[in-house]
Amino acid sequence: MLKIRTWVTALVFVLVISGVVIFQTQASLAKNPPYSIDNIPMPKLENPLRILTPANEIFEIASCSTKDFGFAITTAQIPPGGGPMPHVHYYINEFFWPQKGGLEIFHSERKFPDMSNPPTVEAAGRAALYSVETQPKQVVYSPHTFMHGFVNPTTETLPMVMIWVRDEVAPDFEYHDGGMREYFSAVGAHITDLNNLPTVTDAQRNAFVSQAPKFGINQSAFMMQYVTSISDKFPKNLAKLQNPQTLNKVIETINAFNNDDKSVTCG
Ligand SMILES: [Cu+2]
Repeated sequence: MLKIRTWVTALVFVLVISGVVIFQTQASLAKNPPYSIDNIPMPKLENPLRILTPANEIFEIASCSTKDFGFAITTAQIPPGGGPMPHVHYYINEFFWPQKGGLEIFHSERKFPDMSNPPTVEAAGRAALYSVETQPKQVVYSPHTFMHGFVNPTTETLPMVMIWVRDEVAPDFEYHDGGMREYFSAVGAHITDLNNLPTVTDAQRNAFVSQAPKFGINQSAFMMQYVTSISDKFPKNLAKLQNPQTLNKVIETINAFNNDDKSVTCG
C-alpha cells in the first residue's frame, strides 16, 4: 500500500515539474520570440551553380550586386552531421535562415578583429561558443569578426538559406560579393547531376582550411581548435544581434533582379 502511495507521489511530482519546465519554456518563447521571416527568394537563374562543400553541404549558390551593394546567397541542404567547423569571416556579414529549424548554430561573444591573429592557442587564444537550437524560419545574424559554425544534429537532411553580405572592408572579387561564392567554387566539388553527387577529395578538404584566408576567412580544421567550451545558454546580447535593414535590402535586390531590373546583376 505504502509502495503504491510512494509511486503515485513520485509520479505527481514528476508531472508537476515537467509541467513547470514546459510552461516556462513556452512562456519564454512567447515573451522573446526569435526574430523570424516568412520567405527569402532566390535569384532566378537558368543554370545556377551547385556545389558539394567540404563541410558536406549541398549548395545552390548565386551572387548579386548593384553599384553599392553585393552579396552571395545559397539555398543549402545540410545532411545529418553536416555543417562547417567554427570559423571567422572578415569580409562579409552572414545571415542564417533555417526554414525548418532544427539546425544548431554556434556563436562566440568575443570578436577576433585581426585576420592574422586567429582564435588558436598560439595566436589570439581560443574562445567559448554558445549554441542556439534554431526554430523554423528564425533569422540568426552574425557580423564579421565573430566566430560561428553550425551542425545538423538530427537524422534528417535540413534546409538552410545563408546570405553573405559584402562588408566595406572587403577587396573586390569577381562577383563583387565579398568572396564567398568564389571561395566555395574554388574549394568545393562542382555538382553536375544532383542524383549523382561528386565526392569531396582530401585535397578539397585541406583547401577548405588552407585557402580560406585568401577569401577573408579563418576556418578551423577540427571542432575544438578555436573553442574552449560550448554552452547552451545563448546570451541575450547575441540573440539581439539583428540587421533587418540589410536583410530587406538583400530581398529587395533579388526581387528587383527577378523583375528584370537592369541595375542588378546576378550570376
Ligand atoms: Cu560563416
